[in-house]
Amino acid sequence: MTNSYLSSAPSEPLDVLIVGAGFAGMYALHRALTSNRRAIAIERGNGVGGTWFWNRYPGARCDIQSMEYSYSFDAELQQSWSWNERYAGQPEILDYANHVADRFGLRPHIQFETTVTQMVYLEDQKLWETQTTNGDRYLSRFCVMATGCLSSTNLPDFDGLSSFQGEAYHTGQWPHEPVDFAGKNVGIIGTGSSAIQSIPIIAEQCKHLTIFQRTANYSIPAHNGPIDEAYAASIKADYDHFRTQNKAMFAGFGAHQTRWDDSVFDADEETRQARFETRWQEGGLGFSSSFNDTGSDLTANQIAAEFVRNKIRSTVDDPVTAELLCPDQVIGCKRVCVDTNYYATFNRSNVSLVNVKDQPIETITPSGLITGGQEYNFDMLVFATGFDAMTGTLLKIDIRGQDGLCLQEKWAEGPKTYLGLAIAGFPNFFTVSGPGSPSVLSNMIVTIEQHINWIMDCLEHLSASGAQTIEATQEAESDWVELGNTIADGTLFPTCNSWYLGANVPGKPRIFMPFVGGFPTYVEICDQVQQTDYRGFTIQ
Ligand code: FAD
Ligand code: N01
Repeated sequence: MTNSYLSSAPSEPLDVLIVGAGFAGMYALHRALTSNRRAIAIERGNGVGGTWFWNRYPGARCDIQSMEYSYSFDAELQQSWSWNERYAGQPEILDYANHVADRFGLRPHIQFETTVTQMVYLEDQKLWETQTTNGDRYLSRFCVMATGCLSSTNLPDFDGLSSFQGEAYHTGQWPHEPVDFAGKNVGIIGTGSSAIQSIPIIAEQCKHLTIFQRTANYSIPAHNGPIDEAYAASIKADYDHFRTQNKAMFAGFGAHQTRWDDSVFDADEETRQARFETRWQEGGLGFSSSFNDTGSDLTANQIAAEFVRNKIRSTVDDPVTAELLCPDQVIGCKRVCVDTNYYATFNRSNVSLVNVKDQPIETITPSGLITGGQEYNFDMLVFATGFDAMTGTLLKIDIRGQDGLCLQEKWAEGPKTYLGLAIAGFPNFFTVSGPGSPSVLSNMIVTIEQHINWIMDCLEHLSASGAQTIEATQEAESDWVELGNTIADGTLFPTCNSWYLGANVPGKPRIFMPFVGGFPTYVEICDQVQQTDYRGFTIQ
């Protein structure tokens, strides 16, 4: 099957142009095509899957359980697909993405290996003009930016970076062919989720692994393993109910776990420790919901944090290394990691930890790097240094709305959106999981589906009412930004240097980017907006 719209000059404008073919782009494309809209997706990679196409580092896997981290839009899809592991690994999730692309016939409608470089709103025609690296030019009525929140890697501008003569990899741009660690001295920079997943596996395979840590992170064991078939079958017996229960959860997942809604201060010491231990044994992100106030009250948070620090101390043999691995920031302020054997890996004789907090990496050299005046030599360097999150990918594209308004200028002091879905001055232009939406603070497949459903329902509404454009008003956008900031300021999130705040990228404005009011509240607001004739939008 071919798609004639995938040409540089389609005979008439597209209805919808989608940028990206990760989980958001694929579902947007499916919804647009099944509504008989002329739609294409443009994807810079040569395959679907987005995050799971690019992040092929050893150990990459989801931290939300597979039965939850999957599409819910098609009953037959969720019944027929069987996950192998409790937390699926990257190859399995990528297989799933490919399966979805084939099952719903999406590939012929995706322009692969093509990067969108510029998008300009042509006011007189009420159309968007999109240009790509291929020199293609597309006209479309609507644009859906399914460009991802964690899709632009952050490679710090280390002195001497290009001088390194060994192998160098970024976890977020990992090669497709296997990387051979055998017999090699490897250095890894960073101790976020990507590092914490890959370190135990690299350590097992290489000669020596040196980890350069600037900020220690909290990590909870995944207790990963083959999926419990009986558990999977019990969910499939009424998958819709399971999905509904999860959507009612603050972050759109975790309904299968015992729920407690009491304060840490209502429990005596023995009960507290037992509760934390229960969550630790269950594994995963549910640890954050051991009590109802560890995310909001600093003292409660410190009690939870100390439990994890004690776990680190009891796991890591060398007390000096153990103390270095003990984080001191608020737990949950940076995204909590989920691991397999992370802390125990530091008991291996071929693993060393170097603290670069007080003595930053001075320079990369042809044979390694220098920190604290000491040179370390490596055959391979792994940069697990994260992403220019939430805004980085959008701002790489030259996007110009009404009156030539440039997104880079509009967001110079931080992102401003209405509902994380729309931007004042940019009609018919939608962002998926954008800043101002629950996004990375939630199960992202759930929030992706909610966004795409909202957008596609909106397009139906516009078609039915004969309207041509929809645009967020300046007032609604300002109110939304203010609400988001007010809620975030009432939490412990702004207390550390996280990528949620843009703090990992020098010069990036410090604004707490995701909406922190919870997924159910957010959905309620989005639904109300729709039910009140798109309050806060101008429709013409
Ligand atoms: P992406 O998957 O990032 O896809 C965006 C696509 O857009 C990419 O393929 C990119 O190439 C393309 N693109 C971007 N710019 C352009 C351009 N200018 N032109 C053309 N194409 C472009 N979330 C969870 O909820 N649970 C998890 O367990 C979880 N695990 C994660 C593990 C890792 C290692 C990482 C990095 C993220 C994880 N996330 C997780 C977040 C994850 O990003 C989302 O769950 C989800 O996969 C995002 O899908 P997406 O389609 O919105 O974006
Ligand atoms: O990136 P990160 P990531 N010198 O930004 C360090 C998702 N994800 O790729 O904390 C020295 O978290 C930096 O140090 P510091 C998930 O949402 C999920 O690991 O800034 N160090 C930090 O330690 C996650 O949160 C999974 O002080 C430098 C590290 O690099 C998000 O993606 C797996 C440095 C970067 O950590 C990003 O995770 C993977 C410098 N100049 C990713 N610059 C799951 O488990 C940066 N660092 C599902």
